[in-house]
Amino acid sequence: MSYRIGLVGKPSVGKSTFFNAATINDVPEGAYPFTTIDPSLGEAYVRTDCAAPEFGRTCQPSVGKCADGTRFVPVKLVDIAGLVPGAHEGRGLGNQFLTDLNETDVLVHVVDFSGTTDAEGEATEGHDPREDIDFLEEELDAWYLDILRKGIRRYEDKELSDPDPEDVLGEQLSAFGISPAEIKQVILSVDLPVEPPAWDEQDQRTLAQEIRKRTKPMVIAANKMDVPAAQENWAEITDDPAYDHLTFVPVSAHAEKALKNGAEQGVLEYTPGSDEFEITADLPRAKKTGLEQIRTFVEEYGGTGVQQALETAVFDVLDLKAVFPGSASGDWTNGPFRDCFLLPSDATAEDFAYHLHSDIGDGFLHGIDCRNDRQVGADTVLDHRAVVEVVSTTQ
Ligand SMILES: Nc1nc2c(ncn2[C@@H]2O[C@H](COP(=O)(O)OP(=O)(O)OP(=O)(O)O)[C@@H](O)[C@H]2O)c(=O)[nH]1
Ligand SMILES: [Mg+2]
Repeated sequence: MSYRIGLVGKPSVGKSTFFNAATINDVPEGAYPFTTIDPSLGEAYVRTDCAAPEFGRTCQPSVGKCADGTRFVPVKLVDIAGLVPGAHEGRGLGNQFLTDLNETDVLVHVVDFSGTTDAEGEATEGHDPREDIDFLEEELDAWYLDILRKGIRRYEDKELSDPDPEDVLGEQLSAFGISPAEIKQVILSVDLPVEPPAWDEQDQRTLAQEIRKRTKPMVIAANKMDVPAAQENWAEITDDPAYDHLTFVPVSAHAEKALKNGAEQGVLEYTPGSDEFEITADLPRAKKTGLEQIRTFVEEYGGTGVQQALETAVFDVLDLKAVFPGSASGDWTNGPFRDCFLLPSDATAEDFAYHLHSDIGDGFLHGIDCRNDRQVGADTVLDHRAVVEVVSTTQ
């Protein structure tokens, strides 16, 4: 299973530009709203230091790639159609959009920090990006609230047969990827009784919002940061305490796209995510000037922000870690360091075994930490970039 990152936001913020820069796909981009109608699914990567060099090996990735000791681990990226206010009531591309959202594990909310597009994605000036940040959260919350209320009504209809509230709500909310046990946890975490008829309007809102935050964690990609007005908005918004609950990454999807194109055309050398690149061909003056502006940008911001946004989503917001299946004896029949898996940060050695295969999990005896040859027990929580051999009765 591969994690799915959804690119969301109002029209014309640069979702498709970001998508094309981060994946090998090519979907239309344009300065008019709803350029994208069908969500496009592509493969992107998150970087982690490869473990192979520490073992004096050259890795042979079965998926993704490795460049100069940096492993690029695949994740799925979905370019979702632009969202306009009222989508939960079917406005714009409405409900289809919300269905596509459901299949994602984490969101990158692409926001036009330059303020040059209005709420509907039409050209303007001086638009406050905070409005877009608020509207997306409100729109998602309104949608969650609708479904939660359906669940509450359903519970009230069945109340005589005394069902467990979390089971009835769980059935209604299952599309959000939340289990009845997790729903109960969320209810208790906001200090509500596990009694749906006792919840007033505000309780319902609080609960819907809490479930949304839990099931759709997000990072804000502050896009178009190559425009000076965006840099001013960045300074103001990241300083605004009302937005402390969000994680922001400065991005220029344009810059990433230009560097990717240049690398494909063989006129420059660039590794995605890097804060430097080398021009290797004689270019016309205008092109060279454009690239020098990008150089100033990546030096100042530590990259174009596209890779950084994906990695913040995966490693910080979704809180995953990378784990390499290892060989304590150094015997690699299928090639060294073929795999690198993404697992929740609390995953144990036994969870890792189950991730490899249910039979390996069922027969789990112990793990071996290949860095120091020590045994690790079933309940040991693995470190980020752990290299572990699983010893199982079924291997
Ligand atoms: N200056 C600047 N412009 C950008 C950047 N990223 C995208 N744009 C421009 O913004 C416009 C919209 O880009 P798209 O990628 O089509 O936007 P979208 O969010 O996919 O739009 P819809 O599909 O209509 O929802 C295009 O003219 C892009 O060239 C950026 O980093 N900087
Ligand atoms: Mg688009």
